Amino acid sequence: MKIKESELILNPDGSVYHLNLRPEDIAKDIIFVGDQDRVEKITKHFDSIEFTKQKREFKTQTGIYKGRRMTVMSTGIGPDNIDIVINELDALVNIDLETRLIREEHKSLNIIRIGTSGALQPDIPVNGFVLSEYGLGLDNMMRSYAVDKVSHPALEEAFMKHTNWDVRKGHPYVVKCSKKLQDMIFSDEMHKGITATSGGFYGPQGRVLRLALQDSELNAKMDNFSYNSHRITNLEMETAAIYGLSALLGHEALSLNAIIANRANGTFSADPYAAVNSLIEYTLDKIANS
Ligand code: R1P
Repeated sequence: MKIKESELILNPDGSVYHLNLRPEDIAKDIIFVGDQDRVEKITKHFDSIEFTKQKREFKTQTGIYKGRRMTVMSTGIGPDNIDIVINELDALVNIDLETRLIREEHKSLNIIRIGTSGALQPDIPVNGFVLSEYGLGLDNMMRSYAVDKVSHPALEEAFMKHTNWDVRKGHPYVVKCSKKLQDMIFSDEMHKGITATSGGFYGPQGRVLRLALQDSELNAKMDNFSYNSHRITNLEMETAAIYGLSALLGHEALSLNAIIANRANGTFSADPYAAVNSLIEYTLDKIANS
């Protein structure tokens, strides 16, 4: 069935509404970053750049790294932006933008996030890398979709029970990373675990400035949560949403984070840019050599 103009909005040049991209502008391998200024910190390593576009916080560059075509794009902050970015990327490959019909042949993208994050566990030091085996969504964005098709209800229930979760905040969801990308990227240099994704930076991540929290013990309860020896390693704002939408739409997704703060012992990286850069170099080589 033809998708209406009000549902899939296109710009006059035929590009998708927010990303401002056309199908030929993107590669199969796509690296997500939050910060638009991080895009060039990645593409400065490229042999060549064929395409650059920016609209709002969504900056995209496509080019070649060691012979492999890759796209790097900034998503901005939060799960609400991930809803826009992944739906529009999927439309570029799986919907014919001229006929507005879903393509018969499904195309799968490889989506890898290179982010920054705060560790919850004292033994995961600042400047370390975390690979998110699971995304634990505390943000509810994915609850607008049938996320139960791809989620892990037993883990969700165990988390809700352990934290005495207040259901007025919604129902957490848990989605696993792509096994294919995990096998491609993981090495002993990295930590792995469950990454909790919040819909905000301050109260939703347990930070107190002038407002008291609904549950001031939540971070402490997350620290000591364990499910089949999986523990919550870190807290950020995109991973679970990336995993949820990618799984539902048939894309491979993996989230990597440079740890720039340790919330358990209150430390912050002396050089967060160096930490992010070493994760960038590590990841680019893993992708190029796969
Ligand atoms: C908050 O400062 C932002 O930083 C983290 C969070 O997930 C959130 O997007 O990631 P990025 O550095 O990739 O944006």
